[in-house]
Amino acid sequence: MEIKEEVIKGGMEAIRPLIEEGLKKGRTAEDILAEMIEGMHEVGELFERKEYYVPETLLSAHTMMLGLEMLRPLLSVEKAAERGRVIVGAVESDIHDIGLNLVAMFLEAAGFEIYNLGRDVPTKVFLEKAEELDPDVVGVSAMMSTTALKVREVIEGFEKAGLRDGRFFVVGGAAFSEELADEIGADAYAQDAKKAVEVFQELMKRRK
Ligand code: B12
Repeated sequence: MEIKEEVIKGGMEAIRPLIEEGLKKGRTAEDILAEMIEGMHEVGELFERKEYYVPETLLSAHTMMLGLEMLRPLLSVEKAAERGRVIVGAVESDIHDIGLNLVAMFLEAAGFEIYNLGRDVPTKVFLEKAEELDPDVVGVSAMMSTTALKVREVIEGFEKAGLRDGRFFVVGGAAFSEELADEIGADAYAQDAKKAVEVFQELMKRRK
């Protein structure tokens, strides 16, 4: 559980050697990732209890990102039948991207072709990328109550530009619920990265 502890402590220097050591000892990338996610969830609880403030949380976030980057190439890519092209991004004004990156990594490992636009993505950029890439699914992340409502603007932007038909919108992030996702006109919601893979695969089946 040392890796989890380092995520909680924000041990940016310790995380890499610990992951290397774990891998050398035969642990899988998936197993290490699960431990890191557990750590990040604990950080969330500390933040909510006001035991952690932005600086501590940010250190944990950076530590988490370093770990994610190391593990990303090691996640085994499935040869899934229902693959599709996906763009994902966090809505404008939302700079939370850990969950988004996890979702992107899980989808990539499940065989999807992923374009991760990152955080704080204006509607205009979602639209430009959709025009360029013609994705089957657009995944939008929003972690705050304020930014969750902005996802509606993204979907409306697609409608106005004539880009909504023929593709699915999946939303996620701490601010979302199934109901809210429905209300803003999304096609689906997923509460975590694992569920996201199932939801995206289901949608691709529906396309056929
Ligand atoms: C880390 C963190 C930060 C970091 C972000 C670093 C980064 N690079 O991401 C920092 C310190 C920068 C930060 C800043 C702020 N934060 Co903050 N933050 C968090 C915290 C503690 C953890 C988020 C996290 O990484 N969780 C771990 C990951 C693994 O889980 P996850 O993000 O939920 O993602 C999973 C699912 O949601 C889902 N998912 C996510 N995205 C998507 C997308 C799709 C398409 C799908 C299908 C699924 C999906 O799958 C993911 C993987 O399993 C949360 C608390 C919480 N409970 O979420 C607050 C929280 C989100 N933050 C909050 C706030 C208020 C802020 C600030 C305004 C604080 C401030 N006073 O400055 C700023 C806002 C900055 C901005 N403009 O965006 C609030 C939002 C409250 C609200 N309801 O509006 C929260 C909920 C904390 C709280 N309870 O008050 N924060």
